[in-house]
Amino acid sequence: MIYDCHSHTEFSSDSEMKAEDAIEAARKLGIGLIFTEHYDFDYKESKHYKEMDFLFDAKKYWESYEALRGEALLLGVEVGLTPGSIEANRKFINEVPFDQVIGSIHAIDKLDIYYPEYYEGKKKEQAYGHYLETMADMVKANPYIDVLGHIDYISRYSPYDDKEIGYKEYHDLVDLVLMNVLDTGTVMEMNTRRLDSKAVAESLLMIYARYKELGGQYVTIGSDAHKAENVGMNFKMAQDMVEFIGLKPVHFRERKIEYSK
Ligand code: HSO
Ligand code: ZN
Ligand code: ZN
Ligand code: ZN
Repeated sequence: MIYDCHSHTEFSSDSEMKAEDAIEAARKLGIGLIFTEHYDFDYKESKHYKEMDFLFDAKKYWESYEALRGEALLLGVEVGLTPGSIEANRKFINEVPFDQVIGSIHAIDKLDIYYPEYYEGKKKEQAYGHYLETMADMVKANPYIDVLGHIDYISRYSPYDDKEIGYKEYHDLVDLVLMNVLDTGTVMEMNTRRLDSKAVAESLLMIYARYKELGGQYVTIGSDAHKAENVGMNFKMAQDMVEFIGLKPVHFRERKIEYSK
């Protein structure tokens, strides 16, 4: 079975999706699902902490959903990667037997890159360069994560006319991220959120083809759904891309890699 390996329910500060609605949406599509709730330990450093803390109680999460866990549903977490959260993340992911751990860059220098403040006074080259550099460092510093989430996260929210991480312009830093991913035995996620655009798909294809060229074999496919209607979004496009490149779609159960077929 193919899994949507990235989704957020009510245990994530920015989602109100009900577990039952998400599971039903996946069932209708004939795919499995992994919940990956937000745990951004360092978010208290952000000025937006009062609106959302991006923390949750692992034991409560497990108690609430354990009965739903099975072939069609696995229980994971998405930890925010920052220099100040390395030990906290390591501790948190051992609180309950999570199936899959995604590591993601959401904040840089204590600035949430969802908001304009990170980009203020920065040219695209600086903003994207520093983002990729930080990502490469954080992958190396957090070798225990299973999956690197949404490499193109910055392209969702940045204010530049061309939002893509063009492989031509950023090949050195993209290669560094990919090599650190491979060195640490981490799997790249292909996030489907932005794949409804052909231009976006073409740009991302370059990055994943390079991943394969450097020795990458596996990829998780994840929608990052915060609403039931987004579960499994653009999966056809992602599966076509993955097949075209020659990567294998996988998911994690009990922190162990499994082929999704
Ligand atoms: N974490 C969200 C983006 C966000 N940041 C919302 C702050 N609020 C993406 O999953
Ligand atoms: Zn979110
Ligand atoms: Zn994320
Ligand atoms: Zn997410």
